[in-house]
Amino acid sequence: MAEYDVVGDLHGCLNTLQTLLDELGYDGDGRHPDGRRLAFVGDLVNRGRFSEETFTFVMRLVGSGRASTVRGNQDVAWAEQNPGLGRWIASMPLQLLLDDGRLLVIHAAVTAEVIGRTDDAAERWCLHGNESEAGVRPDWQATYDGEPFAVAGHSVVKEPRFRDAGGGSVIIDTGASHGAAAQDRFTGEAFTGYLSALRWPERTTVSAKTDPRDLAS
Ligand SMILES: [Mn+2]
Repeated sequence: MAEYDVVGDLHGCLNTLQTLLDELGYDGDGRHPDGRRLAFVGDLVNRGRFSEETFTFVMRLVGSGRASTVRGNQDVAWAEQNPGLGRWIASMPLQLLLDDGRLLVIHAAVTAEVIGRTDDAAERWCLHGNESEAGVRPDWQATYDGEPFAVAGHSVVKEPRFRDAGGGSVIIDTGASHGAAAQDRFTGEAFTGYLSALRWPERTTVSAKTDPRDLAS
């Protein structure tokens, strides 16, 4: 069984990421003494202050083979402003199936039907959570019927939101880039943002308070 730490939406919060990696036991090059590996749910950029630096840092870890990341909608939007990054974004998959198929990483949401697919429907689920034009985002966790345990970001939650449907799932975007102005998408509750990671196979989470230097002024 492989062991992973899956990190939530970074949105340019590089200092916060470094605090979290330290907490998780990684060195500055993404090495862990127990051989654990990093994965990211995407949305590496936008909102926080250090998009470029965060993107470069994660891509360096990916290039070294010590981490992997899926693509988020904000990564795609950012590449449109920075055409030189297109090939990097294209190299980020929509889905990562880890630990012999037991753990599925996506950015926004998933349903069993689109697992392993890269077509438009899969992209709509994985990047945008199948959000309607009116901005309505289904509660995908309630109807998740896939076998792997699924971990996603994209929807800001006050606490990592575990659900049991299907093989189980968790949303781990705890609003790092929103700082004190974070608001839970499901309950509307306001809270102070932080960055979270899922530890796998433990199914526990570790978090770091947002570093104020990461917040856009
Ligand atoms: Mn997103």
